Amino acid sequence: MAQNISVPDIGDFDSVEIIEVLIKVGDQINEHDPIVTLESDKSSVEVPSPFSGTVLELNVKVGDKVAKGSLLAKLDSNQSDVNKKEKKPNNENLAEEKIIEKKEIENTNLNKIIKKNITQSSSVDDLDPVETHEWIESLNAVIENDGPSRASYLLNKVISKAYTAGLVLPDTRTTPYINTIPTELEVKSPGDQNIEKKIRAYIRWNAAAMVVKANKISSELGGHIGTFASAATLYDVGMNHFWRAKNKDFGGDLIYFQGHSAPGMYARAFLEGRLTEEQLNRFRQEVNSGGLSSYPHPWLMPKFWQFPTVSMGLGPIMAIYQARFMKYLINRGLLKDEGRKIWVFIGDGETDEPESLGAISLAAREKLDNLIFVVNCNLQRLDGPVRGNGKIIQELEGSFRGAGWNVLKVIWGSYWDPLLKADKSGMLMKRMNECVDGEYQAMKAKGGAYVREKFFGKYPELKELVSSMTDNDIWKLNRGGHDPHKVYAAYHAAMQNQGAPTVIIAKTVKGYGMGKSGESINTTHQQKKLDEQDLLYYRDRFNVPLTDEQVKNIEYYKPAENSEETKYLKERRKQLGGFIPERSSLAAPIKAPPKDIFESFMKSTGDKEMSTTMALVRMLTNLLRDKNVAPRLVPIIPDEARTFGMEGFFRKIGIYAHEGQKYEPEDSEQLSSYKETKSGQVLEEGITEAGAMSSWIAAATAYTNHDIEMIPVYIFYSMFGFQRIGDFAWAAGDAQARGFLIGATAGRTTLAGEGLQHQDGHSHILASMIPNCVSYDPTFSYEMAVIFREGLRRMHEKNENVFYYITAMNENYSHPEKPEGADEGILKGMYLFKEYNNKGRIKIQLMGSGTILREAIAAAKILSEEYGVDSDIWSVTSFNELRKDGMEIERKNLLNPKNKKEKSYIEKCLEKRDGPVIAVTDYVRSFSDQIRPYTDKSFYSLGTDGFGRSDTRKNLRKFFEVDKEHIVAYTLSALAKEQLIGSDDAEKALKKYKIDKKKAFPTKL
Ligand SMILES: Cc1ncc(C[n+]2csc(CCOP(=O)(O)OP(=O)(O)O)c2C)c(N)n1
Ligand SMILES: [Mg+2]
Repeated sequence: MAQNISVPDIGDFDSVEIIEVLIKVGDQINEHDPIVTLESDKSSVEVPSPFSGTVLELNVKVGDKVAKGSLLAKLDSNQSDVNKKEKKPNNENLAEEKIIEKKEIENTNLNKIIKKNITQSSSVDDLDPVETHEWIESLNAVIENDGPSRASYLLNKVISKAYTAGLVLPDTRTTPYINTIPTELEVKSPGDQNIEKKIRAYIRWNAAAMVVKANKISSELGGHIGTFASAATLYDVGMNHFWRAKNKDFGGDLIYFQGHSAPGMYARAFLEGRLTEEQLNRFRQEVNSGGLSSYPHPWLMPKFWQFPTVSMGLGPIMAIYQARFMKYLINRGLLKDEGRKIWVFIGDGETDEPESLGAISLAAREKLDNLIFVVNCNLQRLDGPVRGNGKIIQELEGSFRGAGWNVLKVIWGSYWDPLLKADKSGMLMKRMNECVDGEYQAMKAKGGAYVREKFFGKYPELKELVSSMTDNDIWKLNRGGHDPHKVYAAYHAAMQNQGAPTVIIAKTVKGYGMGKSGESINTTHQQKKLDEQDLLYYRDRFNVPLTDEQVKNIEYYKPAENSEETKYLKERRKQLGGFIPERSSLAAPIKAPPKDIFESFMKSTGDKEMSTTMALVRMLTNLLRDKNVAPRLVPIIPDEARTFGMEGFFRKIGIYAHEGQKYEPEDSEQLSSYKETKSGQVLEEGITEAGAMSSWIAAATAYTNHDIEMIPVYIFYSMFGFQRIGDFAWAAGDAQARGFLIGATAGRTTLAGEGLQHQDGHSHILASMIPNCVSYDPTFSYEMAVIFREGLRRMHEKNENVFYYITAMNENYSHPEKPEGADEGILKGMYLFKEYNNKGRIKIQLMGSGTILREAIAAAKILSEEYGVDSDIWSVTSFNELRKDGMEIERKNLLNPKNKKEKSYIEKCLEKRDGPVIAVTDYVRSFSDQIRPYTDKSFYSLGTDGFGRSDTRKNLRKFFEVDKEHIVAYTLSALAKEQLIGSDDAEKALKKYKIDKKKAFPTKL
């Protein structure tokens, strides 16, 4: 049966052009196959076929203008009621959703584990303690007889009733200051505690020794002892029992180690036989190979570290998006769901960073039950207490619970259990609740007698409670984060949790075991030198089997290969699949697409105008037709798809949404309707550049973390790029990310009408600071195409560890054909675009990039036709790449004074050409100035130094003096200065173009 295919609703446009026809008569096509590509002045979008069939008739050709309802083609098809099918709301996920919700409630109940012995605390606020007791007894009875689920249900009912009765309910963000998991519900560790204790002691010792040794070599070397000392148990329990390594059968858990706890990881790797004593001796001495990097830096230890975490705050947010990206890969069918987990270690002080907590609501919204945070609450940062006047654990509990996380507090160690059990009056819990962190810290610095007096001494009941304990017994009352049993129970519960991320908030002591030299004192963080007495104390405290002499020599301790400790340690890791951390990649390269995918961009667009952003989006659309590249593309957009003309992607490849789409979108009738789907490809991040960049990093390192090469393309306002997320970009370089960053709406004068905080005139300078970032500022669509294809080839086919930053603009203009043989120059950074040789009298070398190259081209014409000044016009696609080449060649020449001077690429381009260089860009002058040292020609740069402001492009270019008129006038002036022409022409031009000599320099305006 013949069916018509017409243009669907295309939104705001009356008439759009057909730029591609993708079918021909006789073709057999499938539902959703693209029929034609339409292009408005802002974006291009494919029209998919609403059904399958054979093409009977084609009713349009390239260049036709069409509108909603225009007939495109006729198909011989069996399907009839197409629209009905298209419009059907996507309710497939609703049922699944209900099941998940139900499960979640059950899990929450399990994990919150309602206390069996809810004790009644006597309080002055309690008007009727007997009544209170009755209520609590009733609750206990329900828990015992009907289970926690029923008790939760009743409580929720009572609370709802209270709300409707207008009661002001107490703040329930936090729970009492005790462990979340009651002692009787703790799952016991199967490990041999005696051996684990010994292993932990050796690791502690070696970690501290490594830092002390390095500082004996030079106090410049730095390092930290106190942090790992506080976290050793938290790491050890994970290493011995939970963290599964990557191997041929399993993808591996991903662990984000707290940056400055690195010595602890090295110390363990030493016991495991992965690092040698020689390497430990070279901690923080990295210049000559064989040293160990100060912190987790994959760039410096590419087979060991996976995640750069020492710039605080980046680790937590990157890990959240890593967990989300893992689910994305699973939901898109690219990765097996093996129940892998992502563990993130962060300091309590680190939670001050907005990045640390900034994305926790996303983690809960996305139900990231593959994510486990461990916050090491040693109550101290660098200078002093994290929350001296409050309680960081309670504050964090409130934040994470409020965001929807499963919160497990590990506050008190097992020695407290009998005391808490004996606390019938509830006074101990009351004291625990009221005591602030400043006091808790002081107690661990000052010893058992102090704790007796200050903590227990406040209430007679508590004094009595500990009356039979010695000061030493009191001192031994341990914190949860140092108790392997409590930590094991929490990790075990975290592994079981479903439907939400888990945070384990563990209380520890900073500098644990360091005694007077650093335990719980404000200067602990900086402590990297221990004297002999300190070292002997540390050895005794943990029973490390070293003689005094060995301690004085700061020897490491490594048990024999056949010792029970070494055998145990290795056996544990064997059971867990191998060693951690370890970085590797088994990802297969992606074959770069054939050249013809880019062919259309090499031709002139004739009169047709478009922006480089449009060209790029069209390129991506084409790439989605390449079977190798298409599934691996990850378009990442921070709520700006419409700004960049990318809304066509919504329907075409879908927006990733783990719950699918539970609503019929308002624009469901339209071609570019908002389509969320579980297998969606676009990451629509919302307004979070930090989040979007974290997603990009996750995708850009999937080749190592998931053994699958992905091609992330993150497109953003260039002004909200490097200067906003610069630290992430630096970390991306460290992590050896591969992918594209697209700085759109780029150029200080090209993004008109937005103003000072939007207009980017320096992102390329920032990009140039990252050694493995390759950056370009192309003008024409063929340049964009050549660069993009080479990026695909270098990064994803050849697996070079670089990433690309390309600026794209929103100015529409026509694009010429690619000049013969320009490819090499485009990639190296400059090529000859055009020559004016009309009169041959005087010549200049005119350089430009981005949209401003077009001003230079226009100026060249005026100079030649009106002033007899000819030019060679260079399109400089990358001043940054030219500078890299220039620096390297210059260094080579300096190192080889006897050899013939080698020429930089710039010199080779310019050696046979006359006249001074005039370079002009839409960026600050220092952008083009970068190449000044690498040519002996006079060099004049024009640029957009200063704050931007909103106006028309024309006015802005005049203001920043980068329009064709200024280029002409300044060129003539430069030539006069060089005594190549008289000064009259220059003066006349300045007058002619009404250039105000009194106007202040733009940086002062
Ligand atoms: C972004 C950033 N700012 C500052 C630092 C310097 N710094 C390193 S550790 C530290 C204190 C860390 O305190 P906390 O997070 O509580 O960790 P702890 O050592 O107590 O476990 C600071 C300020 C850094 N590494 N990164
Ligand atoms: Mg801390």
